[in-house]
Amino acid sequence: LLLESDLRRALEREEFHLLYQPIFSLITGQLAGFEALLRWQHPERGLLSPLDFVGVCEETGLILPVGEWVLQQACQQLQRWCQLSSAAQQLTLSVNVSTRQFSQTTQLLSTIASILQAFDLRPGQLKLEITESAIMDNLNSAEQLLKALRAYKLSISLDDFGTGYSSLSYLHQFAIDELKIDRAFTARLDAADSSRTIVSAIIALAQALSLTVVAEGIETVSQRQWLSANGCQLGQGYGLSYPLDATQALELIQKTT
Ligand code: G
Ligand code: G
Ligand code: MN
Ligand code: NA
Repeated sequence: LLLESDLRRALEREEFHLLYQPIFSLITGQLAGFEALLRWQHPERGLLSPLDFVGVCEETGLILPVGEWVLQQACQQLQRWCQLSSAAQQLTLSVNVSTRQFSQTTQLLSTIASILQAFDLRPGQLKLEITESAIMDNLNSAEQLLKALRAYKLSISLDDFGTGYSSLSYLHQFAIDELKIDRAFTARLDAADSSRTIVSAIIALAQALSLTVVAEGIETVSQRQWLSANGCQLGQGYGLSYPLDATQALELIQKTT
């Protein structure tokens, strides 16, 4: 069992780090940005994924300092890349935001505003990834929360799209900029007609609502080719690139742009 004290210590002792998974244009093949992915190098348990500890963080409220650390770390990194390569200015950085962080939008906005200012970044360089359940858990306030983020010119990306128990009606009601097709659909593209039908429908929906669409979990050439031929603009997955450390990410920025 992971204890709250473990997590507090982890922040103090800098046991967290970020990896950066590239996101590419499926049209041009160019690097479009990165998704920051949190990792915890636990002294006894080894490398932990957010799946192992984000739940405890949510319950204890520690997600707020941890989430703030992620935002500040990711933005500091983007600034370094921008200083070392002018090409990095065109890239976006996607950061996952948990349900509880999302529900405290005023605090989230002031945190983000001061971080962007500290690292001399534009709001348009940052995308916030939220899940359908973050919206559903904050249904009464979600419209206002998303409007506030939109007014500040942050992009909102709906993560794991298609897996939640949500209604499609919120897509036009709420200020969302991007849909991320869950990797469960991508994984079945090669095998199942039904998955191709669903993904085609998501892409058509995104186009009709002028949303960007990203496919997650692309592992094979045929998945990439099918998605690109069917109008999916952006892609991410082990078949394009594994998550990279900051140095490897810089090498990619310098090589491909
Ligand atoms: O990177 P990995 O496959 O282990 O991610 C597992 C889950 O953790 C994914 O759902 C991902 O969105 C989430 N995740 C990754 N980084 C962060 C983070 O910084 N904050 C939050 N809240 N979730 C994250
Ligand atoms: O829930 P979310 O989409 O944010 O999950 C992101 C996680 O998915 C990352 O932690 C990353 O490790 C994982 N991931 C990224 N690309 C692939 C892939 O191609 N296949 C699988 N199985 N997982 C992936
Ligand atoms: Mn994500
Ligand atoms: Na995600």
